[in-house]
Amino acid sequence: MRKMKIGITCYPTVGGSGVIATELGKMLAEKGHEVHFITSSTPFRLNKTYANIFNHQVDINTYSVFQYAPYDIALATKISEVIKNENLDLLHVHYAIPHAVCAILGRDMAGSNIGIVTTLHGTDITVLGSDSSLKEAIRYGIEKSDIVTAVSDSLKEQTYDLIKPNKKIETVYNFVDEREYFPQDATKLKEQLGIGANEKVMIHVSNFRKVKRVQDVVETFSLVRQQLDCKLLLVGDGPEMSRIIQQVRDLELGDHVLFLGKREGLAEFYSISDIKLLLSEKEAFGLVLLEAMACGVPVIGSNIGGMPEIIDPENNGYLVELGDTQQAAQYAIRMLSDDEHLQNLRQGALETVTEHFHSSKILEQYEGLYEQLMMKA
Ligand code: GMT
Repeated sequence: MRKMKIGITCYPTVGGSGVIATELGKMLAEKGHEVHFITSSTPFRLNKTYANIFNHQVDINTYSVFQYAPYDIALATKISEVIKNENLDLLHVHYAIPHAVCAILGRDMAGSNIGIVTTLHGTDITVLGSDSSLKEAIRYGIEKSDIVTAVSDSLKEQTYDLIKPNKKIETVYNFVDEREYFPQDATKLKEQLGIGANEKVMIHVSNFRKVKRVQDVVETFSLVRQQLDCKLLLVGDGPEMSRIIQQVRDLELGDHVLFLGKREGLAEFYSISDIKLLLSEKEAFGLVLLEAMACGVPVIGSNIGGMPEIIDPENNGYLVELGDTQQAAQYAIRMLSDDEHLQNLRQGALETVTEHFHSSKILEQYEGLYEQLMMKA
């Protein structure tokens, strides 16, 4: 495999797409490629120094005549500069809007013909795709990219349904860094959190946006607690948080739900958990499911989006219809009260990650696509 100079643009803040883009950049650098992040700030997961990873920060002009600062133009200009100054071989952008469109403009400004790979992550299609003010720009970004990937077959199909692009889309799934996400001995953490050694633990991790339906997670937990003693860890923060705090109060669950806020080092929290719940109404893939499974935690997810492509019922967890908290609670009670069954599901979760979503396999897929682009150039 030849070594390439790869430009990556993503949202650098907390969020699945930024995590995937950054972890991919790190793995590419470890394989000897030169990686150039072109972003509004240093990607938050870029927590280690690499000699062959460079950051190019987009500066936005806040000239007072502008009612809105022209971020997209500034990004396109930066992309153009980096293409020329660093002699990039290709660009990989995450999110059609605005990144694919900015990449196309930046390439044009640079007078270059380098290849552009665009990865669709979810809400750029499932939410923005139904906004008539953006739909044409999304289609343009997809059609003018050289290669387009989606993080699940479901997202690919939704893109064809909603945007109707005349473009082949390839599925490349999410992955986790197995060196970070693996089952760990976290008995001390469990003790520090005041959870009994034999007490069962359920966990939910998200950005507490409406689409995550965290209220269904709390509702499910409340039903489970009517049958057995357990705790719920809520990790993350976001717009729905105050509503969830109120729900927990109303259900008098305050002593059993631990609000942990935004956290790093999630592997330890997963390692003290027995079930992961993700009951979202939209989820192109569900990276957090994979993170939990890599730590040996079986999952209960809603039967929507990409989740059925990850969850294999009775093998690594269960699927429930959207909003069916009764069914989710029944599955959770069965899992938590039958140790042998839980152990089998834990094993199934670990095997799923290794067999279908291993980082080396996903990295190879992306490198294969880059190689295709280089051959065309
Ligand atoms: O889930 C979120 O709210 C964050 C969002 C993002 O844009 O970072 O995540 C999306 O991309 C992830 C990485 O590909 C996927 O695992 C998530 O399923 C997807 N979120 C949605 O589709 C809601």
